[in-house]
Amino acid sequence: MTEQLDHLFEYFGKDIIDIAIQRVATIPIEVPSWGFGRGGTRFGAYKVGTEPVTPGEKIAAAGQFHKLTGKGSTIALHFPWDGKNKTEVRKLKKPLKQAGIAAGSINANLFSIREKGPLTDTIRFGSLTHPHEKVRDASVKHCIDCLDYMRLLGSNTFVLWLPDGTNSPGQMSMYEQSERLEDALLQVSEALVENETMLIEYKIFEPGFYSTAIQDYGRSLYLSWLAGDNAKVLVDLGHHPHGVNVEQIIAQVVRQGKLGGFHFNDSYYADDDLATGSLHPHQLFRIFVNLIEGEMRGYVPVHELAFMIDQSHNIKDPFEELIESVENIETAYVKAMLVDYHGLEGARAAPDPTPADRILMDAFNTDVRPILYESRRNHGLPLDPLSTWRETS
Ligand SMILES: [Mn+2]
Repeated sequence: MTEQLDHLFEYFGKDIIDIAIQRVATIPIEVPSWGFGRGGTRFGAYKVGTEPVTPGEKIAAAGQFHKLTGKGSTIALHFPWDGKNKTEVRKLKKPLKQAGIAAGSINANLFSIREKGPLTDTIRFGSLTHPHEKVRDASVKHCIDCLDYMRLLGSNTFVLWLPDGTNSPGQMSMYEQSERLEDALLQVSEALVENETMLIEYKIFEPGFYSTAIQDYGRSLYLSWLAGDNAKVLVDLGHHPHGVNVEQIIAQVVRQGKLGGFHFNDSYYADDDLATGSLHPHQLFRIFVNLIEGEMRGYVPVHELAFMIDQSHNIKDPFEELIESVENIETAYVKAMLVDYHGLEGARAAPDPTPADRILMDAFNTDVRPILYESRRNHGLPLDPLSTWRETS
């Protein structure tokens, strides 16, 4: 392995490799509490009995995950799944401390039926865009409650993904859908204080199969301008129609100072359910290339973005699939750090696309595992976290 690392030093330059070793260890990648449980489809969830169920069990699993991979120093929480009120939220502090991790992004759930209050099964008609004012008000209140939970747990990131949409053209005026959303969103954004961020996530479809209230990055970007400096765009890789150039979206949102975070996953036909980098590792690489280029141009530093793995684990063991996903993200990030950006700039200026593409492929085709191993060794982590997990669990 030392020999392979020496070869990389020689080929790319020791300074470049050293930076890659250091930065891959320190890029923050958040994991979600719900990611440790087994997901499902409309046909059902195939629980095998080994999945953590309670919030405390999920936090404990995240702590083990952090010890094995070095990632997941913060865990994303989802309310009311992880707590229904302040008393329950306060109870999360102890397991977080025991697990040696902190609360990360706080996610408002506006799609689960509540036992009490106006958010009954009527929320199938919407939350912040619901035709009834009392349901819209209750939805705004839930978001503001989530801001309280965020402060209680020492986090400063609130994520809003809106399930609102329609399933038929007569169901709701698209004008009213837009107006209601903007009114409600402003009420939430006004409750934010300095250094708190609201990330606005968009998604092309589902659960609404005809229209979605925040359907694409243009809508999310507009809303984040409307909501002010605390609001930013959250890009979820799987929330685009097929063929959309996600890295181009990233460059455009980064230029406007509005990229706040990223949800990782992969997809083949639709949505966001498969393991990150399992199908389209080159896309993941191109995304990191664009993020790094943005940082080099003086826009947002890569490590200041909120990165999270947001995928559903139906078949494989969730814990193991999260480890695979982290490794795929680390691999793509390291490869993107090996790109000869100076040479790329020259080839683009010429313009001569052939060497420009060769520069990208040269980095992408490099076996970067020696860099990952060295980085893990430096931080006292198992070199192969998945094998270690199988041997010890
Ligand atoms: Mn997401």
